Amino acid sequence: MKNSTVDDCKIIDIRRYSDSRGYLSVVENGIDIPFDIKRIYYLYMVPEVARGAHAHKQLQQLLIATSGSMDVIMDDGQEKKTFHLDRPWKGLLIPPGLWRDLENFSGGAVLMCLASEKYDAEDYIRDYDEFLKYKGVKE
Ligand code: T46
Repeated sequence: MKNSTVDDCKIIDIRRYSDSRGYLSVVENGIDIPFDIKRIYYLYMVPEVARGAHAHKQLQQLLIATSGSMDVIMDDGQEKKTFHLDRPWKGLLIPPGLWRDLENFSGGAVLMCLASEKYDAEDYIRDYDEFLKYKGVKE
């Protein structure tokens, strides 16, 4: 989606059930998320470095800080928006066509990604100039 903007990113509430034993959260295809989940991966034991620095052409994602916190900086080539993830019952829905940087992981943080597609290295744009051209912001 070449014309997606940072305003198309959304924080959603993830269904949760609580009782005296604690909390359970659930994400189910067709109910809680606007795409079918084909892959799950998670980032953990992240030192004080930045990750990300790429865009996806087709991939839709739901990012959840299942533990700890981090910043996800979304960028559409014209505007940037920072999302601070720090609750396991909040998720950041990301449409295709946006650059993201991942920063400020707290100690013990785990960032889980529910993804709409299987892994495809060709789906990544890892060069920022190329991304700006893809978005039509730069010739
Ligand atoms: C994203 C952020 C949040 C695989 O072989 N299969 C996979 O499914 C994934 C996701 C990665 N890899 C390999 C490719 C690289 O050799 O794992 C290595 C690290 O991946 P990458 O440098 O892309 O990691 P991040 O943290 O920059 O980005 C990842 C995801 O790739 C990306 O989709 O949105 O997490």
